[in-house]
Amino acid sequence: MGDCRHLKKYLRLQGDKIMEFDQTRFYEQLQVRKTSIEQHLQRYLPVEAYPPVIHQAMNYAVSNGGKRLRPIMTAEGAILAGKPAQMVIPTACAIEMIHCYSLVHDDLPAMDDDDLRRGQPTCHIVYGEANAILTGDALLSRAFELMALNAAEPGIDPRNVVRAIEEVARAIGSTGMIGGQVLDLQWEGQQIRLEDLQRLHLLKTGALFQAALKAGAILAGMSGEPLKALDNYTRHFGLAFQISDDILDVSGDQEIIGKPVGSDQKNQKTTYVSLFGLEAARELARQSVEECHNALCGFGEEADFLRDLACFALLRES
Ligand code: GRG
Repeated sequence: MGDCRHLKKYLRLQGDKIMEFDQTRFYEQLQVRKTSIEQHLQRYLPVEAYPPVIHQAMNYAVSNGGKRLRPIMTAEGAILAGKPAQMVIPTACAIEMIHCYSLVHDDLPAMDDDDLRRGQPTCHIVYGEANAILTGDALLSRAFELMALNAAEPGIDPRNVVRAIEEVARAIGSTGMIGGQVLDLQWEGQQIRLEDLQRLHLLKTGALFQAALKAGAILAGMSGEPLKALDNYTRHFGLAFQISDDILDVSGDQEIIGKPVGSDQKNQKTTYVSLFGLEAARELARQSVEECHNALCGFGEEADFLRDLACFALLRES
């Protein structure tokens, strides 16, 4: 649970009404969605497939307790377009597999060289470096297989499947997530300017959030202005999420965040906290949440969960 003492500050705008963020209700809704995604992920990653080691490692990389925010966003994208979340579940699971692949590779000795992820030994610690590289590759391949399989879901127009795949592929490629990772490696140990920090995170973290939400909406037939509004939402969401990541790295609880506190400072990374200090970083994140809510002003109650998710980006403890 987040810190309830700050709750009053986190209000969400809905039309001209100001609603208080009901944290208890939100956490219940989040848990229901997370459980559903995890059940589907199990179904799409059969641990007993051959050869055993790679399937066990894929399962390990995916089943170790993430928040599942990206696949939840994909499902919400369908709901915003007036369609059932069920319709986009293969793509939602694909997005989580892509996220998990990026974490497995990010933890490798050649990248961030981390021993702990989500509070447990990283994939390469358990399965060895070569298997961890292959695990990431296999998760990425399975993700594209699942996105293609989404065409078989009732009510799906196959042309929208192609559009969604294009959106995701672009977001995670060299001008998206991979590009962000390259900048991160390139600027390691250097103090960088705010514009560079923003660019890095927009690519490394923001692009996948953006594709996650938009892929669900595109599959469910959304286009035009509403889709642009989702672009805006995810851009600000990614920023709020990243700033809170930086804040957690300074003031989080190691047991809850599942990795050592202070790693950004140890790795001499420029963060929103190192540039602005803790309080100003919090204020920046709060402004981003407001921008998330502004982006959703054209939607009604169907966007309430996403409004609350933006508040959660700020209140989260892990
Ligand atoms: C190596 C291909 C490749 C890409 C790496 C996304 C990425 C690029 C690396 C992930 C490492 C990282 C610390 C990214 C910044 C913030 C972030 C995306 C944190 C993890 O996301 P959460 O909090 O994770 O949603 P859970 O564990 O809840 O799924």
